[in-house]
Amino acid sequence: MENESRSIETRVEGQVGFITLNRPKVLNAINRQMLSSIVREMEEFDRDDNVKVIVLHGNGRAFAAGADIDEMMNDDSIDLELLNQFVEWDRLAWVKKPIIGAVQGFALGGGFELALCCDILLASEDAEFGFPEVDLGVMPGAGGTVRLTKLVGRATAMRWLLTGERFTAKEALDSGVVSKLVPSDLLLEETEKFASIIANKPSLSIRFIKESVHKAEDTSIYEAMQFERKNFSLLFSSEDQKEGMNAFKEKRKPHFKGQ
Ligand code: CO8
Repeated sequence: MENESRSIETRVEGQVGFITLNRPKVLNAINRQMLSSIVREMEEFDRDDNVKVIVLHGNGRAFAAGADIDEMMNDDSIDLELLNQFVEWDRLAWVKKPIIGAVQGFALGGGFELALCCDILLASEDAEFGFPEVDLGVMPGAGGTVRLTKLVGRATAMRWLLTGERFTAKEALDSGVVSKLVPSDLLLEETEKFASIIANKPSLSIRFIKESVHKAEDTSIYEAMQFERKNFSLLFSSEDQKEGMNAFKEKRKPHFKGQ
């Protein structure tokens, strides 16, 4: 299935839904129509029983080099306030299936913020990250200061945000921004393998683990523990819990149904 605008493309392989950012001539700069398409397709995949995991990646030499500067450069504050565009970004947080970001080349500004909306990031060894907004006289607006600080702590976040300097894939790995580095020519292949491993796990466990990790990031230890326990108990109403534990006792491979 190809998105009508072609600023993104989508496809399903096995149980993995791929969303490809597709404005390579402008390094996948994210305009508003593109963001709407991304959100719409994420939600579509979230509803699709055949899709278990979503992969987001870019076509060409960037994941995305930021929000589209051409589109926003003449905006004024009131335009932006009335546009209320960040409501769409917020909807990404409601996607229940795991989202894997596969980052090659540049992930800058709004492109980096989009990557940080993913649950887990794999990156090619040549990936470069950064928040260059400060050099444009602005700052991140789609969660960059918040998510980066939560991930890497104040010292590193301040350095990268205040200087606007780009940092390498290795630094992103070392600081906990990305989970795994992959040689550039293998990024999609390795991401697909990684996604398939998760896609074959019991989907309810995956869903509740994702929810619980996000809860843990966003609330007190006490509340997050209560939430985790409820989710743990809930899984004992699933067929996959019976299947998983019976299969262990019977020394066979489990056949999970996602129920
Ligand atoms: N917006 C629009 N066009 C872009 C963008 C962008 N963010 N990034 C690159 N392009 C275009 C270039 O203008 C160029 O177009 P043309 O060929 O017509 O001149 C083309 O892509 C290729 O880029 P370069 O020739 O510059 O390629 P280089 O390899 O020389 O440089 C860089 C690559 C370093 C990535 C460079 O393109 C660059 O610095 N880009 C801008 C990076 C940036 O500042 N990003 C932050 C943007 S602001 C932002 O993201 C705010 C987010 C707020 C929240 C989201 C709200 C929606």
